[in-house]
Amino acid sequence: MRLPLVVTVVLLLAAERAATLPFGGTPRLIPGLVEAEDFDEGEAGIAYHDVNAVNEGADYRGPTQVDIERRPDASNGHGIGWTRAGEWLVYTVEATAPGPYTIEIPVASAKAGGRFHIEFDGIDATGPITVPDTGGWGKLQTIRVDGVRVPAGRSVMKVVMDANGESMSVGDIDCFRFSRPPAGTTPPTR
Ligand SMILES: [Ca+2]
Ligand SMILES: [Ca+2]
Repeated sequence: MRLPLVVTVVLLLAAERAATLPFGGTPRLIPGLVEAEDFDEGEAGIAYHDVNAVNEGADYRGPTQVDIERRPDASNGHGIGWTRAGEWLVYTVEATAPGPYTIEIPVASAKAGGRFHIEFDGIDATGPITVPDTGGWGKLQTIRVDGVRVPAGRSVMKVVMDANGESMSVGDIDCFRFSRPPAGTTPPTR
C-alpha cells in the first residue's frame, strides 16, 4: 500500500525528530569508556529525561536539564549527580562484538543509593544495579556488572533510573567502563 505524500512526510519528520547524535560526533566504542556526562545530543524527552528543569551542577556542555557535576576524582573531571527515579539518558554506542562484557561503574552515595538498569535497543541488559552507601557523595566506589550482552555494531544504550534509595537519590555516576571478561573466564570459542 502506498501512503499519501502528506503522511509520508509526517512520518519522515517524526523519524528525524526521534534521532539523537553522539556527543562529540562519534559513537562511544565498546569495549571502551562511556562517560556518564557524554550522553547524546538531542532534546529533552529524546536524548534524556530529567525531572527538573535546571542543571543543578556545572556548565560542562551548554544548557541541559541533566545535572552534571564537576568532580576531580572522576574520569574526565565530571559525572552526573542529583539523579532521580524516572530519569534516563541515551548514548549512541558501537560494539565490536556482542560480548559478554563486564561494566565497571564508579558511583557515589551518602546513605544507601537507589537502583538503575541499562538497556541496549530497548532490551534490559543488566537487570537492577544497586548503588551502595560509598561513605559520602565525595567518595567514588566502583561497582561491577558481569555478563552484559550488547548488540554488535551501533546501538542505543539507555541508562534508566528506577528507584531512589535512602539517599533520596539514585546515585552519582562517573562513567561506564566496558571490558572483556578477564582471561580464563571466557569459554573457548572453538
Ligand atoms: Ca535537572
Ligand atoms: Ca565522568
